[in-house]
Amino acid sequence: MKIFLLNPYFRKAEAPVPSLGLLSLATYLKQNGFNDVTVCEPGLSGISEEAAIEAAIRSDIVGVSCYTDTRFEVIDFATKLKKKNPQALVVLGGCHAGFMSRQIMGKYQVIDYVVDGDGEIPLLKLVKGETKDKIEGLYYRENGAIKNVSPRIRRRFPTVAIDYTILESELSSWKDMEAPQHLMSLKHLPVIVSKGCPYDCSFCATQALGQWRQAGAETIFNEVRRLRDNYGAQYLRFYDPLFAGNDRDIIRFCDLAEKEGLTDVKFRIDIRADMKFDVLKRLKDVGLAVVGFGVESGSDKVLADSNKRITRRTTFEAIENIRKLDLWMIGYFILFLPGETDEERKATLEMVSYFDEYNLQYFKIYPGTDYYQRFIRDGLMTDEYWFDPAKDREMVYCRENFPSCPYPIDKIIRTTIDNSSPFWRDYITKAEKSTI
Ligand code: B12
Ligand code: SF4
Repeated sequence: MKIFLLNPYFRKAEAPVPSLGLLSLATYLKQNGFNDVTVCEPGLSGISEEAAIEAAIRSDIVGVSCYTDTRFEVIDFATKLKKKNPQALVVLGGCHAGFMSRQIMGKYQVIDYVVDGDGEIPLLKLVKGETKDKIEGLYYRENGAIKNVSPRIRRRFPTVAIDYTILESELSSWKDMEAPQHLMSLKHLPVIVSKGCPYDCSFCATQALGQWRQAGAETIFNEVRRLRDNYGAQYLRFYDPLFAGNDRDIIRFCDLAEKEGLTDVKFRIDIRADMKFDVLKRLKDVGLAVVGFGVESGSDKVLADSNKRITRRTTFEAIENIRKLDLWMIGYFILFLPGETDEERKATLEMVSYFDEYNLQYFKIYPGTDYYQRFIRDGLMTDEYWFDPAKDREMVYCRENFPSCPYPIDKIIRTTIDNSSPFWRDYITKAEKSTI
């Protein structure tokens, strides 16, 4: 059984990251005896769409990750693949496919299956040839009708200890591009030890990905040790949206790491601004070097409207705490959130200078978010939006897309670019050229 898994990101990315989701699926299939699994990462390897189709063509199952930004690339790839090999079975997963599963199955005959939620078990069952009506989370067709089974327990699967040899050459020189220069010579690896998030910020789809599941202290400890000992990792970029969501577990992890002398791996985590100083300090004791957190806005009104549950004051306290610990500090910002005034945007931009590195984004709407629900309620959008090729990646909240938004796209892009560091200015300019 030949299985091909693709992250269809064919644009050259400035700071590409491997899909931990696909690596997790591939590892799980291998653990269960299916060894002929390829993970294709065009963003990392530079492989073209044509070459990826050629590589996929003789596979029994072709699995493709489908996120909102890449939804049309996914369909384009599947259409071209099916033209060359109508027998290829195409299965989609990933959060956009999950949010829009029934509609995707209804609109695109080139898609044979959609998996809603964690893909490990459904994909394994599919590969094993189990009866479709027993595969939870799977959408399939039967006599022209779209069917699926009990989606409710689909998002409870824990994280998998990834086999990084699956992408050995792509990962050999992989770096977290936002890390400080003095950590760049270390061997970097990306890792994740949780799924979901217990918070529910209005612009974020993570909240809709199901119950928050985080590995316990021992599992995190074992994972850090495994990555150091088996792969020579010296710097880990944890991609968990919220690494330290459970103080007790995190302190236990730090105690364990200290007791066992596992303090030589540097790492980066994302936190919330309200994280306790003592917990952060303990993490620093065992290797924490880089901290990122979502400031989002410099306006308490915008923060409250986004349900961030953080205030400007909390953010400044976090900045002070992180500075005290001499950690490299990265801020994530969102400009042009609905209702934001020019003054409020100015307040946001003023905060950027407190950070060593920052990521300045403009607001985009994604399915699975509270803002999307609000836009639907207000009659501004429907699910059809995601299937209109004319709106490919144009989920930017701008006047051209939403007449009630006061800002034209040009102003949004210019403001974001003009206020970005050279790295991000370059990154955004390139991204915009290919997306807008
Ligand atoms: C790590 C991460 C990133 C990383 C890496 C992304 C990557 N290439 O994988 C970086 C920092 C690069 C990133 C970038 C972006 N991200 Co991001 N990211 C995440 C995050 C925090 C974790 C994803 C993860 O690795 N989870 C762990 C793995 C094991 O689980 P998983 O990815 O969900 O995969 C499982 C299932 O989805 C399913 N599955 C996935 N693919 C497939 C394929 C098949 C065939 C099957 C059967 C199943 C399946 O099975 C997997 C295993 O259980 C999520 C939030 C979240 N908690 O999920 C946001 C999230 C996915 N990102 C999001 C967004 C918006 C972005 C950006 C667009 C941000 C931006 N404005 O630039 C970019 C897009 C870049 C790109 N094209 O990938 C949104 C997606 C919204 C949407 N509807 O598409 C999320 C949900 C967060 C949010 N803000 O709302 N992201
Ligand atoms: S923005 Fe961060 S804290 Fe808020 S729901 Fe998303 S992942 Fe959780």
